[in-house]
Amino acid sequence: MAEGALHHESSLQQIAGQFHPPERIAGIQSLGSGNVNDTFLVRLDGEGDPPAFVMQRLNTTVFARPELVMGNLLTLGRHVQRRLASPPPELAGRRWEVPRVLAARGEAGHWVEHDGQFWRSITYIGAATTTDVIRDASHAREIGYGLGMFHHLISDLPAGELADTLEGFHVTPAYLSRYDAVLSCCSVDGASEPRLQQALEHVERRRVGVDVLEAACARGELQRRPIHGDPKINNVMIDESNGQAVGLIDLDTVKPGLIHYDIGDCLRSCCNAAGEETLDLASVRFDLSLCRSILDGYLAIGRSFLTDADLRYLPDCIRLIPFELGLRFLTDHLEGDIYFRTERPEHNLDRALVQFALTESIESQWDAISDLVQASISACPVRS
Ligand code: GN1
Ligand code: MG
Repeated sequence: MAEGALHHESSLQQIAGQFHPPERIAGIQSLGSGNVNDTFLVRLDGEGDPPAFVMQRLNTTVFARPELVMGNLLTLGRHVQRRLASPPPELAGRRWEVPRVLAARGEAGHWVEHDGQFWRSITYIGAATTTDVIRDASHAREIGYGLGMFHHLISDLPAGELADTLEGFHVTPAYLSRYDAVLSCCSVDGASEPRLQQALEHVERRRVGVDVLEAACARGELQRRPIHGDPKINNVMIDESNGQAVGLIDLDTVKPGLIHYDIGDCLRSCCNAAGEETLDLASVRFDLSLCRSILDGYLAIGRSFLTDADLRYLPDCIRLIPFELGLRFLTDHLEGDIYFRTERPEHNLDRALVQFALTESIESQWDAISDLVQASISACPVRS
């Protein structure tokens, strides 16, 4: 099972007390369903502000240089605050929030170490929620808008100002090499494990073309720039009162990358209404109309910073990123579940099969997806 810890109430209290006066801490509960870090909501008593904050243990097996992750968060926060000082017109009449890193009490730094583990705390965005499965077309459009606005606000942040905190993140050919290396060390008996065999065959049939985005980048057609890295459905906060997107959370993977990683990741997580944890593979389907709503919301903002080459590679990322996530889950299954948190044996294999079913659904609707992307691009006027 991947690094993860059972945290005792008393140590959580002690850690929270290093970020806020202990006498104000009213309760601590688990928050969200992340696969990598451990996240808690700390509620505070009294009239003072804020009423709550988010406390997280960073998984240092995944993020080997946590101080660089914190540096990126601070750089991002400063940049976006500057941008919001004169907000873009698309934000008129809207609320937009950015989680801020909180300083530890009485210390110069922004994190504390407890029993060799790395803890930090960030602001909590109130009156907003996330869901694991998309509700309807208007929710989809808001998710697209949210990702578009996030990208817009960092589109002028030089990539060189962000550290590469997770080398090879979303570089599909690198995941394939890792998979090959892991596979060469395991003995897999396909006959007795038909589900595993099905997953292995899925990968074998898709080796060609896994470098489509990296090759375009190497040719200079696509450029690395700041991205979110993990803009899945439950990382886009939605205002409870008006249903509008108000910000993206889970900023640990903000770093230089291709914008297509983000768009592909957002679409793969939102357009599969069965969700990535389903056990009913027959219900996994890439929903074209949700895809259209998300792209419309995204491109309404994104046309201002996307190049023609960026637009050309949109269909490729829709196909590639679910395949890549399936490959990552499958590799982790073969390696003994050392990266993603699991709750049962074969959990990562189950997850891999969901992403592969989604990839097959995308492939079977390929022409329709390409037409839909084109129609969405044509429907959005270019802005300057
Ligand atoms: C991980 O921990 P969480 O759930 O925010 C992973 C993402 C995957 C996602 C799949 C750093 O994100 O890349 O898309 O699981 N994060 C990292 O649910 O690997
Ligand atoms: Mg994440």
